[in-house]
Amino acid sequence: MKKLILILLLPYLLIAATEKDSISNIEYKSDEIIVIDDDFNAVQKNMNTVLNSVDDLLKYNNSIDLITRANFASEAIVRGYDQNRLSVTIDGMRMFSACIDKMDPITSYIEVENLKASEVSADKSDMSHGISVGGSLNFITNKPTINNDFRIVLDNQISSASEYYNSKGRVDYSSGNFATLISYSVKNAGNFTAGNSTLIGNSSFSKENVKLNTLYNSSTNITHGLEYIYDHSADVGYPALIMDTRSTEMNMLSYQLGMKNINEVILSWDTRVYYNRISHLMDDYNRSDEEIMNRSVMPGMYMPMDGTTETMGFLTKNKLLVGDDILKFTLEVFRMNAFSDMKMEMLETGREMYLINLGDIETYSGGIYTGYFTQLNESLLLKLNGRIDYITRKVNSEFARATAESYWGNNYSNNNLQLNTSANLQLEISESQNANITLSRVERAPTHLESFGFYIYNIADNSIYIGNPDLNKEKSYSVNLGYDFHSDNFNLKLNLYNDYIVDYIAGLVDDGVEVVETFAQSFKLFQNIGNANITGMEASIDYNINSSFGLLGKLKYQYSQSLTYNEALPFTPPLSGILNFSYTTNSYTGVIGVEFAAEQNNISKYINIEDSTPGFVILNWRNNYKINDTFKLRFGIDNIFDKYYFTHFSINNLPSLGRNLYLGLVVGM
Ligand SMILES: [Cu+2]
Repeated sequence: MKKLILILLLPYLLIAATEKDSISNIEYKSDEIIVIDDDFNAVQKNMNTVLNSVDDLLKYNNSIDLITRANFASEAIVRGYDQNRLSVTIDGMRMFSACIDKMDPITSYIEVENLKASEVSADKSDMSHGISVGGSLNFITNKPTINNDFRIVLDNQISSASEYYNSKGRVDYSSGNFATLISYSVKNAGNFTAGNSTLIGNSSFSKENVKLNTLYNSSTNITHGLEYIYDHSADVGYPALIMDTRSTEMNMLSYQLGMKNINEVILSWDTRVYYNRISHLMDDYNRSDEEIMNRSVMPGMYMPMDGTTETMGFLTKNKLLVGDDILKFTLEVFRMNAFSDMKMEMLETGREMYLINLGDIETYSGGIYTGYFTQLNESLLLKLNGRIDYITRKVNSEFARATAESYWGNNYSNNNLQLNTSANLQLEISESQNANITLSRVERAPTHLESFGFYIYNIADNSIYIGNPDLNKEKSYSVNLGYDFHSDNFNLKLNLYNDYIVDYIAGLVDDGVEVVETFAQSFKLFQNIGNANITGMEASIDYNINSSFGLLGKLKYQYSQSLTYNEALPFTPPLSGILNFSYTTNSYTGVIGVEFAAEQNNISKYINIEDSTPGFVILNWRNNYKINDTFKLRFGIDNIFDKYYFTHFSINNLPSLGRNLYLGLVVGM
């Protein structure tokens, strides 16, 4: 039966269960890992099975907030850093969003039934899955296990606030040296109702996801894995944007060769080749003539837009035992192509124009990572990380080059070398206390959009963005201090951090563009806008009061400032947190949860145009009841008091769901 378990301070055990390590597990404690579907004996067992989605799960990571643009897959941001400033991977594999309006964040391609764990390296103490100024976010998906078993789990759920229906399931089959796992998810939602019974039009969606995995053990320590993921979403309404997703299709295929305990030195060696392709189509055909004629941007025309990305890559990671120390080594190469274009169809004259937004931008990237972990003495562990990536980009489309010539001249390619280092020192103060410090210097090359995007509209500041091939890399110098206290039934975790960012990249109004006076948008060119500083704290407690009652609390705060413009950076998290009180018996788990955020007045006015957001408190009640070994019920009410609210990360202040009753039945055979 599927279990959702939230674990803080989790050692790496379940991912590297069969590997022998000479170094104790404290090496991994600085990263917050959330694990699902595992019987690990966590302090916080009470949370199992009351989470309904990947968004739900991500919310429980104290470094993560979610940007919402619709009642559909949110974009995970880590400590206020969006996807441009994070290395987001699935099992270490790269994937790039196809929509230039950010309708398809990478998290939209993952379903909760496919997820085994999410690894966040906000302190940048792990660079094995790439690194950016905001750290990295890697999703580990479920794999089949060789256990000579056959199991089917079907899970159906309905929810009231959006007339949402979700059917999902998985089949596990294993025989001899062979195992397979098939999972699917189908989702359908109508228009949703926000708080105070406010119906939000044009907010429905549908989505399907299928994942096939096979595993073959050719010997005791060699495995071959083949994985295929298909994801399709259609007619996703974006009330906060001017367009809607008509259809998005993602195909991903990978082959993995895994070797463990090859000899005394090589503990593990994983190699992967992969390919993925996303094609995204959005349009405004569903919008009323009145809306099209009167909107502030490009009135009087439909603007269907296509976007595709195609990525193929090779990744090999190994872990070596050198004396008593551990050496990790990763080599990664990938190629990515991004294309996006749009038509402009005049409603009145039927005339058509055409524009390329991403002109088949081809990226080649190669990287080498080395991590060295050494136990200095009984209580001190040192992790040293180094990573070098070389990234080269060019615009292939002649049409796109010609269109952008007045901006870029003959400058259609750029190359960047990224040098990243971090050092992490972990101190075991006593049996129950640990402290750690991480220092890092991380840089990122501009994204393909920042370099070569052309006429990309951002509704948040009503501006049209143009890429800049000559951007400098963005650099960050960070310090992260961590402390944790753990006893049999109580965990406390604290993080304090400061990031000093040099050459922060953002769009600034381009004085060089002559704009027709009636044109309501400003044109912004991506530029290095000077330095910025971010300071923040995260605290969490996890307290099992007794065998029945538990308490989970999380609190975070951040202060950010652009030193050039003396204002906050966009999407700065306000003081916010959760407080969950749980009751559990053998067959029942109930959780009363409070989610809250303070008002946010520390906003960006120049870099982006944000408004102050009011604070909110909402109350949720979630339950899981095990009827017998075959049947399980999941039910509850989110936002019990039907509060009308939106977060600071909601585009155009799109409200969140109002009171939402849900009921799910899980059948496991
Ligand atoms: Cu889109």
